[in-house]
Amino acid sequence: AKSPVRIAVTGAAGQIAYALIFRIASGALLGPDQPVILHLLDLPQMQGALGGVMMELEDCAFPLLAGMVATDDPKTAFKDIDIGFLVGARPRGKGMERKDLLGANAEIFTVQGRALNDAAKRDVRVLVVGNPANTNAYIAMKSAPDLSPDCFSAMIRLDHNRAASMLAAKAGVNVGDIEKLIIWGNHSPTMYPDWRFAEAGGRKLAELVGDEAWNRETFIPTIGKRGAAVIEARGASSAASAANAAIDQVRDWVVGSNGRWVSMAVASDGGYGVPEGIMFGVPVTASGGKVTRIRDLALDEFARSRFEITLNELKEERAAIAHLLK
Ligand code: NAX
Repeated sequence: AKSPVRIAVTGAAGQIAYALIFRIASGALLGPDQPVILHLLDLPQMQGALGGVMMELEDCAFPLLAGMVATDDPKTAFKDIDIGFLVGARPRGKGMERKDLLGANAEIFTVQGRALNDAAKRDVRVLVVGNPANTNAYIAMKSAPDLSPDCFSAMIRLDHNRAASMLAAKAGVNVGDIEKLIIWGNHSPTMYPDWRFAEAGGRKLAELVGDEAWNRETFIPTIGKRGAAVIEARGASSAASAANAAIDQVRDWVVGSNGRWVSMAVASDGGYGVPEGIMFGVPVTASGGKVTRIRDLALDEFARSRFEITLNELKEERAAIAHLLK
Protein backbone atom coordinates (compact mmCIF):
# COMPACT_ATOMS: atom_id res chain seq x y z
CA ALA A 1 0.00 0.00 0.00
CA LYS A 2 1.12 3.58 -0.65
CA SER A 3 2.28 5.59 2.34
CA PRO A 4 -0.10 8.39 3.34
CA VAL A 5 0.18 11.91 1.95
CA ARG A 6 -0.11 14.70 4.53
CA ILE A 7 -2.53 17.43 3.52
CA ALA A 8 -3.17 20.62 5.49
CA VAL A 9 -6.37 22.64 5.20
CA THR A 10 -6.55 26.02 6.91
CA GLY A 11 -9.84 27.69 7.73
CA ALA A 12 -10.84 24.10 8.35
CA ALA A 13 -14.00 24.99 10.28
CA GLY A 14 -15.22 27.31 7.52
CA GLN A 15 -17.66 26.74 4.69
CA ILE A 16 -15.26 26.10 1.80
CA ALA A 17 -13.34 23.63 3.96
CA TYR A 18 -16.60 21.87 4.75
CA ALA A 19 -17.03 21.20 1.04
CA LEU A 20 -13.34 20.39 0.52
CA ILE A 21 -12.14 18.14 3.34
CA PHE A 22 -14.63 15.34 2.75
CA ARG A 23 -13.78 15.15 -0.94
CA ILE A 24 -10.06 14.96 -0.16
CA ALA A 25 -10.72 12.16 2.32
CA SER A 26 -12.90 10.31 -0.20
CA GLY A 27 -10.09 10.13 -2.77
CA ALA A 28 -11.31 12.84 -5.17
CA LEU A 29 -7.97 14.64 -4.99
CA LEU A 30 -5.31 11.94 -5.27
CA GLY A 31 -7.25 8.90 -6.39
CA PRO A 32 -8.82 5.80 -4.87
CA ASP A 33 -5.59 4.12 -3.72
CA GLN A 34 -3.83 7.01 -1.99
CA PRO A 35 -4.28 7.25 1.80
CA VAL A 36 -4.26 10.75 3.31
CA ILE A 37 -3.63 12.30 6.71
CA LEU A 38 -5.49 15.57 7.28
CA HIS A 39 -3.93 18.47 9.19
CA LEU A 40 -6.74 20.86 10.09
CA LEU A 41 -5.93 24.43 11.16
CA ASP A 42 -8.33 27.03 12.45
CA LEU A 43 -8.41 29.79 15.07
CA PRO A 44 -8.57 28.92 18.80
CA GLN A 45 -12.24 29.89 19.09
CA MET A 46 -13.12 27.53 16.20
CA GLN A 47 -11.61 24.37 17.74
CA GLY A 48 -15.01 23.26 19.07
CA ALA A 49 -16.62 23.48 15.65
CA LEU A 50 -13.56 21.81 14.14
CA GLY A 51 -14.06 18.93 16.58
CA GLY A 52 -17.52 18.52 15.07
CA VAL A 53 -16.06 18.33 11.55
CA MET A 54 -13.69 15.62 12.77
CA MET A 55 -16.59 13.67 14.28
CA GLU A 56 -18.29 13.76 10.89
CA LEU A 57 -15.10 12.63 9.17
CA GLU A 58 -15.00 9.64 11.51
CA ASP A 59 -18.64 8.97 10.76
CA CYS A 60 -17.90 8.77 7.03
CA ALA A 61 -15.59 5.79 7.70
CA PHE A 62 -13.42 6.79 4.74
CA PRO A 63 -11.03 3.89 4.06
CA LEU A 64 -8.40 6.34 2.75
CA LEU A 65 -8.36 8.55 5.85
CA ALA A 66 -5.27 7.35 7.69
CA GLY A 67 -5.28 10.00 10.39
CA MET A 68 -6.10 13.59 11.30
CA VAL A 69 -4.75 16.38 13.44
CA ALA A 70 -6.63 19.50 14.55
CA THR A 71 -4.71 22.51 15.77
CA ASP A 72 -4.62 26.29 16.08
CA ASP A 73 -0.84 26.37 15.60
CA PRO A 74 0.43 26.81 12.01
CA LYS A 75 3.72 24.99 12.67
CA THR A 76 1.91 21.93 13.96
CA ALA A 77 -0.50 22.14 11.05
CA PHE A 78 2.27 22.31 8.45
CA LYS A 79 4.62 19.73 9.98
CA ASP A 80 5.85 17.46 7.18
CA ILE A 81 2.96 18.26 4.87
CA ASP A 82 3.06 17.41 1.18
CA ILE A 83 0.12 19.61 0.18
CA GLY A 84 -1.42 22.70 1.77
CA PHE A 85 -4.76 24.33 1.03
CA LEU A 86 -4.60 27.80 2.58
CA VAL A 87 -8.30 28.63 2.74
CA GLY A 88 -8.63 30.56 6.01
CA ALA A 89 -8.31 34.32 5.71
CA ARG A 90 -9.59 37.48 7.28
CA PRO A 91 -12.87 38.47 5.61
CA ARG A 92 -13.61 42.07 4.77
CA GLY A 93 -15.41 43.57 7.75
CA LYS A 94 -17.86 46.49 7.71
CA GLY A 95 -16.11 49.76 6.91
CA MET A 96 -12.82 47.97 6.29
CA GLU A 97 -10.76 49.59 3.56
CA ARG A 98 -9.04 47.53 0.93
CA LYS A 99 -5.64 48.33 2.41
CA ASP A 100 -6.80 47.25 5.89
CA LEU A 101 -7.91 43.95 4.37
CA LEU A 102 -4.55 43.53 2.64
CA GLY A 103 -2.75 44.35 5.90
CA ALA A 104 -4.78 41.97 8.07
CA ASN A 105 -4.18 39.15 5.64
CA ALA A 106 -0.52 40.01 5.21
CA GLU A 107 -0.13 39.30 8.91
CA ILE A 108 -1.77 35.88 8.59
CA PHE A 109 0.19 34.88 5.50
CA THR A 110 3.60 36.00 6.77
CA VAL A 111 3.07 33.81 9.84
CA GLN A 112 1.86 30.89 7.75
CA GLY A 113 4.63 31.35 5.17
CA ARG A 114 7.25 31.19 7.92
CA ALA A 115 5.61 28.12 9.41
CA LEU A 116 5.66 26.42 6.00
CA ASN A 117 9.29 27.43 5.63
CA ASP A 118 10.15 25.79 8.94
CA ALA A 119 7.91 22.75 8.99
CA ALA A 120 6.66 21.59 5.58
CA LYS A 121 8.28 19.08 3.23
CA ARG A 122 10.74 20.79 0.89
CA ASP A 123 8.64 19.92 -2.15
CA VAL A 124 5.32 20.94 -0.57
CA ARG A 125 2.66 22.21 -2.96
CA VAL A 126 0.63 25.08 -1.48
CA LEU A 127 -2.58 26.47 -2.98
CA VAL A 128 -3.80 29.77 -1.55
CA VAL A 129 -7.58 30.17 -1.73
CA GLY A 130 -8.17 32.82 0.97
CA ASN A 131 -8.60 36.30 -0.48
CA PRO A 132 -6.91 38.39 -1.72
CA ALA A 133 -5.57 35.05 -2.96
CA ASN A 134 -2.80 36.14 -5.35
CA THR A 135 -1.25 38.62 -2.96
CA ASN A 136 -1.66 36.28 0.02
CA ALA A 137 0.20 33.63 -1.96
CA TYR A 138 2.90 36.15 -2.84
CA ILE A 139 3.30 37.03 0.86
CA ALA A 140 3.48 33.37 1.92
CA MET A 141 6.07 32.68 -0.78
CA LYS A 142 8.19 35.69 0.24
CA SER A 143 7.96 34.59 3.89
CA ALA A 144 9.32 31.14 3.02
CA PRO A 145 12.80 31.87 1.61
CA ASP A 146 13.99 28.27 2.02
CA LEU A 147 11.18 26.94 -0.19
CA SER A 148 11.21 27.27 -3.95
CA PRO A 149 8.71 29.79 -5.37
CA ASP A 150 7.41 26.80 -7.34
CA CYS A 151 5.90 25.49 -4.10
CA PHE A 152 3.20 28.19 -4.22
CA SER A 153 0.21 29.03 -6.33
CA ALA A 154 -3.04 30.96 -5.94
CA MET A 155 -6.46 29.77 -6.98
CA ILE A 156 -7.71 31.11 -10.29
CA ARG A 157 -9.44 27.86 -11.24
CA LEU A 158 -12.88 28.89 -10.06
CA ASP A 159 -12.84 31.72 -12.59
CA HIS A 160 -11.60 29.25 -15.21
CA ASN A 161 -14.39 26.79 -14.48
CA ARG A 162 -17.02 29.54 -14.46
CA ALA A 163 -15.79 30.77 -17.84
CA ALA A 164 -15.68 27.24 -19.30
CA SER A 165 -19.29 26.61 -18.28
CA MET A 166 -20.58 29.84 -19.72
CA LEU A 167 -18.71 29.34 -22.99
CA ALA A 168 -19.91 25.74 -23.30
CA ALA A 169 -23.52 26.85 -22.91
CA LYS A 170 -23.09 29.62 -25.48
CA ALA A 171 -21.34 27.35 -28.01
CA GLY A 172 -23.60 24.34 -27.39
CA VAL A 173 -20.71 22.02 -26.55
CA ASN A 174 -19.88 19.83 -23.57
CA VAL A 175 -17.91 21.75 -20.97
CA GLY A 176 -15.43 18.86 -20.74
CA ASP A 177 -14.49 19.36 -24.39
CA ILE A 178 -13.29 22.94 -23.91
CA GLU A 179 -9.55 23.37 -24.20
CA LYS A 180 -7.08 26.23 -24.22
CA LEU A 181 -9.14 28.63 -22.19
CA ILE A 182 -7.12 31.14 -20.17
CA ILE A 183 -7.72 33.29 -17.11
CA TRP A 184 -5.06 35.98 -16.91
CA GLY A 185 -4.10 37.82 -13.74
CA ASN A 186 -5.71 38.39 -10.39
CA HIS A 187 -8.53 36.41 -8.78
CA SER A 188 -10.75 39.49 -8.62
CA PRO A 189 -13.25 41.14 -10.94
CA THR A 190 -10.29 42.43 -12.99
CA MET A 191 -9.21 38.95 -14.14
CA TYR A 192 -9.31 38.52 -17.89
CA PRO A 193 -11.06 35.41 -19.21
CA ASP A 194 -9.52 34.93 -22.65
CA TRP A 195 -10.97 32.40 -25.11
CA ARG A 196 -9.24 33.61 -28.26
CA PHE A 197 -7.31 30.33 -28.42
CA ALA A 198 -10.04 28.09 -26.99
CA GLU A 199 -11.28 25.03 -28.83
CA ALA A 200 -13.93 22.37 -28.43
CA GLY A 201 -13.67 19.09 -30.28
CA GLY A 202 -10.93 20.52 -32.50
CA ARG A 203 -12.96 23.59 -33.53
CA LYS A 204 -12.09 27.12 -32.48
CA LEU A 205 -14.65 28.56 -30.08
CA ALA A 206 -14.23 31.85 -31.91
CA GLU A 207 -15.86 30.13 -34.93
CA LEU A 208 -18.60 28.58 -32.82
CA VAL A 209 -19.40 31.72 -30.83
CA GLY A 210 -17.72 34.47 -32.83
CA ASP A 211 -19.41 37.33 -31.08
CA GLU A 212 -17.05 40.05 -29.86
CA ALA A 213 -19.88 42.25 -28.55
CA TRP A 214 -21.12 39.36 -26.41
CA ASN A 215 -17.56 38.78 -25.22
CA ARG A 216 -17.03 42.36 -24.08
CA GLU A 217 -20.50 43.34 -22.92
CA THR A 218 -21.84 40.10 -21.45
CA PHE A 219 -19.25 37.38 -21.00
CA ILE A 220 -16.35 39.23 -19.35
CA PRO A 221 -18.51 41.26 -16.93
CA THR A 222 -20.62 38.21 -16.02
CA ILE A 223 -17.56 36.12 -15.13
CA GLY A 224 -16.07 39.06 -13.23
CA LYS A 225 -19.21 39.46 -11.12
CA ARG A 226 -20.08 35.79 -10.76
CA GLY A 227 -18.93 35.58 -7.14
CA ALA A 228 -21.13 38.54 -6.21
CA ALA A 229 -24.08 36.99 -8.08
CA VAL A 230 -23.74 33.78 -6.06
CA ILE A 231 -23.65 35.76 -2.80
CA GLU A 232 -26.75 37.67 -3.88
CA ALA A 233 -28.66 34.48 -4.73
CA ARG A 234 -27.46 32.17 -1.99
CA GLY A 235 -26.93 34.62 0.85
CA ALA A 236 -23.43 33.16 1.27
CA SER A 237 -20.30 33.10 -0.86
CA SER A 238 -19.34 30.32 -3.25
CA ALA A 239 -18.27 27.30 -1.25
CA ALA A 240 -18.87 23.99 -3.05
CA SER A 241 -17.70 25.42 -6.37
CA ALA A 242 -14.66 26.98 -4.69
CA ALA A 243 -13.78 23.66 -3.04
CA ASN A 244 -14.26 21.89 -6.36
CA ALA A 245 -11.95 24.34 -8.10
CA ALA A 246 -9.33 23.86 -5.37
CA ILE A 247 -9.47 20.10 -5.95
CA ASP A 248 -9.24 20.59 -9.72
CA GLN A 249 -6.25 22.92 -9.49
CA VAL A 250 -4.23 20.82 -7.04
CA ARG A 251 -5.09 17.52 -8.76
CA ASP A 252 -3.95 18.87 -12.12
CA TRP A 253 -0.83 20.28 -10.46
CA VAL A 254 0.33 17.20 -8.53
CA VAL A 255 -1.27 14.35 -10.48
CA GLY A 256 -1.23 15.97 -13.93
CA SER A 257 -3.29 17.92 -16.43
CA ASN A 258 -2.64 15.32 -19.17
CA GLY A 259 -1.31 17.96 -21.51
CA ARG A 260 -4.39 20.14 -21.23
CA TRP A 261 -3.96 23.83 -20.58
CA VAL A 262 -5.24 24.92 -17.19
CA SER A 263 -5.14 28.37 -15.61
CA MET A 264 -3.02 28.72 -12.49
CA ALA A 265 -1.74 31.78 -10.67
CA VAL A 266 1.99 31.13 -10.26
CA ALA A 267 5.00 33.30 -9.46
CA SER A 268 5.95 35.12 -12.62
CA ASP A 269 9.33 34.34 -14.13
CA GLY A 270 9.13 37.55 -16.15
CA GLY A 271 7.08 36.06 -19.00
CA TYR A 272 4.53 38.32 -20.71
CA GLY A 273 6.25 41.30 -19.05
CA VAL A 274 4.87 40.46 -15.61
CA PRO A 275 7.45 41.46 -12.96
CA GLU A 276 9.16 38.46 -11.42
CA GLY A 277 7.45 37.01 -8.36
CA ILE A 278 3.98 38.45 -8.90
CA MET A 279 1.39 35.67 -8.62
CA PHE A 280 -0.32 35.95 -11.96
CA GLY A 281 -2.90 33.72 -13.61
CA VAL A 282 -1.42 32.15 -16.74
CA PRO A 283 -2.05 29.10 -18.91
CA VAL A 284 0.07 26.10 -17.95
CA THR A 285 0.26 22.38 -18.28
CA ALA A 286 1.25 20.51 -15.16
CA SER A 287 2.39 17.12 -13.96
CA GLY A 288 4.00 15.70 -10.83
CA GLY A 289 3.97 19.09 -9.08
CA LYS A 290 5.78 20.79 -11.97
CA VAL A 291 4.25 23.57 -13.99
CA THR A 292 5.10 24.30 -17.62
CA ARG A 293 4.06 27.78 -18.69
CA ILE A 294 2.51 28.29 -22.11
CA ARG A 295 4.64 31.05 -23.56
CA ASP A 296 4.58 33.65 -26.29
CA LEU A 297 0.86 33.79 -26.95
CA ALA A 298 0.00 36.94 -28.87
CA LEU A 299 -1.99 39.63 -27.10
CA ASP A 300 -3.96 41.88 -29.42
CA GLU A 301 -4.81 45.43 -28.43
CA PHE A 302 -7.94 44.57 -26.46
CA ALA A 303 -6.28 41.61 -24.73
CA ARG A 304 -3.28 43.77 -23.84
CA SER A 305 -5.54 46.41 -22.29
CA ARG A 306 -7.36 43.82 -20.15
CA PHE A 307 -4.03 42.24 -19.21
CA GLU A 308 -2.67 45.60 -18.04
CA ILE A 309 -5.72 46.31 -15.85
CA THR A 310 -5.36 43.11 -13.85
CA LEU A 311 -1.56 43.40 -13.75
CA ASN A 312 -1.78 46.97 -12.42
CA GLU A 313 -4.10 45.83 -9.66
CA LEU A 314 -1.58 43.19 -8.58
CA LYS A 315 1.26 45.72 -8.69
CA GLU A 316 -0.78 48.01 -6.44
CA GLU A 317 -1.50 45.19 -4.01
CA ARG A 318 2.18 44.31 -3.92
CA ALA A 319 3.12 47.94 -3.23
CA ALA A 320 0.50 48.17 -0.47
CA ILE A 321 2.06 45.28 1.49
CA ALA A 322 5.73 45.77 0.59
CA HIS A 323 6.56 47.43 3.93
CA LEU A 324 5.20 44.39 5.80
CA LEU A 325 7.69 41.99 4.20
CA LYS A 326 11.18 41.56 5.53
P1 NAX B 1 -15.47 31.11 6.20
O1 NAX B 1 -15.56 32.40 6.91
O2 NAX B 1 -16.65 30.20 6.17
O3 NAX B 1 -14.26 30.26 6.78
C1 NAX B 1 -13.00 30.81 6.99
C2 NAX B 1 -12.39 30.08 8.16
O4 NAX B 1 -11.04 30.51 8.26
C3 NAX B 1 -13.06 30.34 9.49
O5 NAX B 1 -13.35 29.12 10.14
C4 NAX B 1 -12.02 31.16 10.24
O6 NAX B 1 -12.05 30.95 11.65
C5 NAX B 1 -10.74 30.63 9.62
N1 NAX B 1 -9.57 31.49 9.80
C6 NAX B 1 -9.51 32.85 9.81
N2 NAX B 1 -8.25 33.25 10.05
C7 NAX B 1 -7.50 32.15 10.17
C8 NAX B 1 -6.13 31.92 10.42
N3 NAX B 1 -5.30 32.93 10.62
N4 NAX B 1 -5.69 30.65 10.48
C9 NAX B 1 -6.54 29.62 10.31
N5 NAX B 1 -7.85 29.76 10.08
C10 NAX B 1 -8.33 31.01 10.01
O7 NAX B 1 -14.99 31.48 4.73
P2 NAX B 1 -15.06 30.60 3.39
O8 NAX B 1 -16.33 30.84 2.71
O9 NAX B 1 -14.66 29.22 3.71
O10 NAX B 1 -13.95 31.34 2.49
C11 NAX B 1 -12.58 31.27 2.82
C12 NAX B 1 -11.77 32.20 1.94
O11 NAX B 1 -11.84 31.82 0.58
C13 NAX B 1 -12.21 33.65 1.98
O12 NAX B 1 -11.06 34.48 2.10
C14 NAX B 1 -12.85 33.86 0.63
O13 NAX B 1 -12.81 35.22 0.22
C15 NAX B 1 -11.99 32.99 -0.22
N6 NAX B 1 -12.50 32.61 -1.55
C16 NAX B 1 -11.60 32.49 -2.57
C17 NAX B 1 -11.95 32.09 -3.84
C18 NAX B 1 -10.95 31.95 -4.93
O14 NAX B 1 -11.35 31.65 -6.06
N7 NAX B 1 -9.64 32.16 -4.72
C19 NAX B 1 -13.37 31.80 -4.16
C20 NAX B 1 -14.20 31.50 -2.98
C21 NAX B 1 -13.92 32.33 -1.76
O15 NAX B 1 -14.58 33.57 -1.88
